[in-house]
Amino acid sequence: MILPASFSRNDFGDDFSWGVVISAFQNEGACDADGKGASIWDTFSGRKGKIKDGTHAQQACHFYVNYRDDILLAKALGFSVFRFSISWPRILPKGTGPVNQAGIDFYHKVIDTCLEVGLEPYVTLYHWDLPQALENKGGWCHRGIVFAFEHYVTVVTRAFGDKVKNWIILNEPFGFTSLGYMLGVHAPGKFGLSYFLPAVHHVALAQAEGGRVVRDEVKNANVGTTFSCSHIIPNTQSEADIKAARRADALFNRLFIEPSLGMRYPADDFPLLHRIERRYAMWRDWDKLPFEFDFIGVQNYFPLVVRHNPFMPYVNVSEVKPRSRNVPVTALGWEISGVGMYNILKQFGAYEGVKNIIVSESGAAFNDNMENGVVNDAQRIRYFREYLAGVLQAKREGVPVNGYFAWTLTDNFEWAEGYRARFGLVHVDHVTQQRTIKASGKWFSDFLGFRHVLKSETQAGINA
Ligand code: IFM
Repeated sequence: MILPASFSRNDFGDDFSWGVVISAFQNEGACDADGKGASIWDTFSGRKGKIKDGTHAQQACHFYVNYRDDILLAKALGFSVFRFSISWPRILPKGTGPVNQAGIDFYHKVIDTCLEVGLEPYVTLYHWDLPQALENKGGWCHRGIVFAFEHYVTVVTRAFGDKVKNWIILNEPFGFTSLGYMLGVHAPGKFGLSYFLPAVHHVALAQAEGGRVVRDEVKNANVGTTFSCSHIIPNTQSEADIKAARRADALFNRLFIEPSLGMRYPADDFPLLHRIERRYAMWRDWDKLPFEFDFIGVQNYFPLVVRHNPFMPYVNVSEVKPRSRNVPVTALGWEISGVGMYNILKQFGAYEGVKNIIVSESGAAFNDNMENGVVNDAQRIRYFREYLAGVLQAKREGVPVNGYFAWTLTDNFEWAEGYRARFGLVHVDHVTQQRTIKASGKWFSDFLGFRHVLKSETQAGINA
């Protein structure tokens, strides 16, 4: 596949949305300010050895205080969409029960600022920071979480539904269930199938029930949800590797979208999922899993090459690491492949029920160096060019992809990696909170045709 070598913003069309994304826990800081309750990430990152660089997110980018400057920065870079998430425990400190008015007030200020400067808000309802009080009752493994989530979504949509049209129910359900409830490397640190399978099912239910609440509460809402996904390539054409690739595809890519489209779990290609079907048969849940989303968010960072491995428990699949294949990688060792983006968009675009796709996160971590106040992150520019080329090619071939949101605005707290994995278009010194626009930020604003505005509107105190 040859991707377009040169293109401009205009090739994507006038209706294409250009956004930038942050999330509550990764950016806000102020973890226990103004009545906010603890989240599972506050607890997890407080445990020794869980965060690779030993840091935590108590301060992060201090978006709780710096929100106005950061939103202005997103605007000055030329974006027209600002995607952020709401912290459930900032709104409902115990997960259910009394509402924390200070939390509501904070997000009103964020939304009002977006509207004031002309950025369209896309609000994510769940980006991994579950209230610890709910985790204490079983978290996503306990069926009660679905009702708690419905209640939370009702509170949030009633508070902001007259101002916000675009709603994203979940960020990467496979990401947080696999890392947090199967492998134990993310909050809440649980591992094993006995956690993973119930978590998957309750998250799939919450995905649909959350969608229904938004639809009921918000007039003319544009409702979506997002999926982490990777184009899967078998290492060889052997039958065993091809079947391994199908199993990996079922797990990584199809697990949450297919039930939402009324196709049930992809158990034929990943037979372990029959266990969910058996376990929840008595609840007659199958009719509750579908929901007609207005758009789906595709979040693709890398493709995956896999091989059959009989020694890998449950999945019998292992990844053939990019570094052993001599392909370009990011600082996290993730393969860089615009063709991978193209392929996964073709795959998701082929579902009959998918009407509209937004690339709702896309970005890369590199070891950025600040020299004389400048971050010359040429690799990130190459990354964006390549991934955008993949998006454009898919669009030209008829995939209904209508938006691209860059991950992320400012270097933030990258979960178990801490602060050492920098994904931002804007460098953050996490001690002084100084922002410096990287070369990639300037490149993006040039691409969007906004450099002149960036020059004249950049806020005092930001290095442009
Ligand atoms: O930082 C994360 C984000 O929270 C979810 N999607 C992937 C990003 C990079 O790892």
